[in-house]
Amino acid sequence: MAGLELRNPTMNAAGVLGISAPLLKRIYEGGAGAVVTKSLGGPQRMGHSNPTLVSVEGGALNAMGLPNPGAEYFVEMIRELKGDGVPVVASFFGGSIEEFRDVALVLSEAGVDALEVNVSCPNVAEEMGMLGADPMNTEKVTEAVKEVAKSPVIVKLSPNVTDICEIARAAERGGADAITAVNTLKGLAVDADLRRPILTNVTGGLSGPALKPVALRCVWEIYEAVEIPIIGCGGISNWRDAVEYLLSGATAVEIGTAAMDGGFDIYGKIAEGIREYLVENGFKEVKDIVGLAHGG
Ligand code: RRO
Repeated sequence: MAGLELRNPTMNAAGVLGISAPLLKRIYEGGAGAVVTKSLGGPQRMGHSNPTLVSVEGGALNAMGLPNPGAEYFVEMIRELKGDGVPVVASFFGGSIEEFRDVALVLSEAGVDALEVNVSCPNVAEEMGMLGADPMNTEKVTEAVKEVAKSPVIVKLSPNVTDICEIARAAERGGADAITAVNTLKGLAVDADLRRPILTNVTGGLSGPALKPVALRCVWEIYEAVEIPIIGCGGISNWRDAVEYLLSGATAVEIGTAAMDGGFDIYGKIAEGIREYLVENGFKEVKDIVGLAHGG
């Protein structure tokens, strides 16, 4: 996919379990085709104060606030993972277009297999997180990252926009090699006893099964709007969910919230489920079913 060769089409979603080399290695040992880091920025960030995560109907609401140790700190971890033969996708962000470029350079030189540009975090000021709400900014960020990238550039989009196809086309114009669809959906949880929002940040990003129909619709629409491959992300808990994404137009999938219950093995189980589905239905490889639900 987009120049990336994966043993199977599963990865962890950025932010879930991706905070250290040993955890990322366990995701790979659990069967993932590649691993994705927590979004990394230039300087280290503490993120928001707790509570930053709450269970809600059909999933979870988080407002971590981009906590991370900084891209430079992660360079050694990336080298360690690469030394162990683990394909690494680095998720990252910047406070400006220049910072996106600078961080991309650091991670690229560390030897990552792909860069996932996070222009879609719903939990921080717009210029830090939701640059991807605007097509022009999306195109400029993508172009800036492509200038320095030595590996494929994947742009992760937000469902919190009126027309996700417009943003996907902007990423494609900027030179993106692939798109991840989608980041979390902005939501709110209120405590009836305390009579106040549960998260310190007030709002958070919804992930898990409740997000799936929205994310699947985004993949469907983007597939019809651009030529570049799509990584589907949102509420995938089992192989059937993953196959639905492939049929809707995704070439690979990211699994996050379900790993909180399902553990590290979930990646291998889903990859094996996809393989069995292909064999039982007479297909040779994943690409045979990508977008098949769109018909001829
Ligand atoms: O750290 C977060 O609050 C966060 C990020 Br960077 C993101 O991209 N998506 C999300 O739901 N949370």
